[in-house]
Amino acid sequence: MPAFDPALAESDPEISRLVAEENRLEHDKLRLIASENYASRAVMEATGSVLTNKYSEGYAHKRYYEGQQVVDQVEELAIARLKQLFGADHVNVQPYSGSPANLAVYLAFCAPGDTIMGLALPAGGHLTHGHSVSITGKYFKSVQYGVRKDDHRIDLDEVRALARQHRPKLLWCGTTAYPRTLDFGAFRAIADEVGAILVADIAHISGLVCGGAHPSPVGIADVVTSTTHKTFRGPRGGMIFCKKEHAAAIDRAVFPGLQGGPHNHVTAGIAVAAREALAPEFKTYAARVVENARTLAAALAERGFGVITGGTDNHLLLVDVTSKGVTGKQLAQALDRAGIVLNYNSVPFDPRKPFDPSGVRIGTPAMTTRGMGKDEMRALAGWIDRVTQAPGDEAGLAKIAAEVKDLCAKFPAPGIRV
Ligand code: DSN
Repeated sequence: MPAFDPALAESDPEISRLVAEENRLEHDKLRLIASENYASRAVMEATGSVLTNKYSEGYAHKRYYEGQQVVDQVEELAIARLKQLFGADHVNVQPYSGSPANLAVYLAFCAPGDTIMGLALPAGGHLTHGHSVSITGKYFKSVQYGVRKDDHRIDLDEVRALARQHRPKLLWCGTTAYPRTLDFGAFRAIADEVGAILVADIAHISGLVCGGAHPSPVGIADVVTSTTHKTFRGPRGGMIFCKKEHAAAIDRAVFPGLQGGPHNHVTAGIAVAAREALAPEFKTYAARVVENARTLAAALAERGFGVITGGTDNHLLLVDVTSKGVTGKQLAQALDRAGIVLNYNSVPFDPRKPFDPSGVRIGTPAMTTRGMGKDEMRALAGWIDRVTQAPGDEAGLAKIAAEVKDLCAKFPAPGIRV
């Protein structure tokens, strides 16, 4: 007799209903969280496959468990495609996400108490680049660099001066809320001067990098880490690229240093996403993400919004809304009620607290995946302006939400069923 194996709707109506609700939200709203995207149906099928059932500690052909006939091929395919896409010597696809990928780098090169350097979180850096509340700020001596006061761009003179003074073991370059191109060559020169390992965290921009819309750090940095679900459009996961000489240290740090069995269903999803990113259309996508962000930045600046650095080179913009008489949180919450989803965000040198800061962060990867372009960015700027002028006008917000829904209906989202 076959095992009782009901579908989700039958087995768990509550979760089934919530999944359907999320599906509806992701269809009807404009999703502008810079780190989010739509994974394709193919990516989700692979990620929701039977590969979730399999344990496979180790690496292809060197596993601790038997029955790896399929898993080895899946992992090797993912690695081969990513090598082709990014031109890397070595790739590890096992990190569970971006933070574990970064922790593996610490484990590979540092001992507790060593000095490390990264961009401060309030200036657009990531928690795991040495922020005080993160394990990376607690277990290591963290030196944080920032952006310049006048133009809010990374201050390479400060990076160099701090690096000379503190001689860090690791130098991070990577951002989560920074709208400008990173000069990986300049970071390389600083790392060489002080004998640091240079690590580029391209979690936000890996899709732009492999799509040719942002310079690549591969071959410049010693190690490159990334998530797989942002501009790269894969499942939620992590990956590490490195030079040949660091391959063994990185692999040992991921397993057995930090993790047990890899999430093989996610590895399969990453392989599918890499195949999608190898298609010529992905280059067009990456270019349009940036073009859309630039159009949106210009449209908001025309309407008097404080666009940090005056524009963007990548997939996101950071906007100071103080001059509009709202806080970032008030605006983000009102926008959500108007069908426009983004996150409130500190701006550089923000006088307000992170839980109710002066700005919002806006990203174009998901809207661009739906095929939206310049006209939709201008419409979006108009909606953001209307919400900013009357964040408490619930009838006005509901009217905008209906207009947003009409627009979304014209741009089907990959992976979403309606
Ligand atoms: N949570 C991600 C972001 O939104 O940028 C970074 O980890």
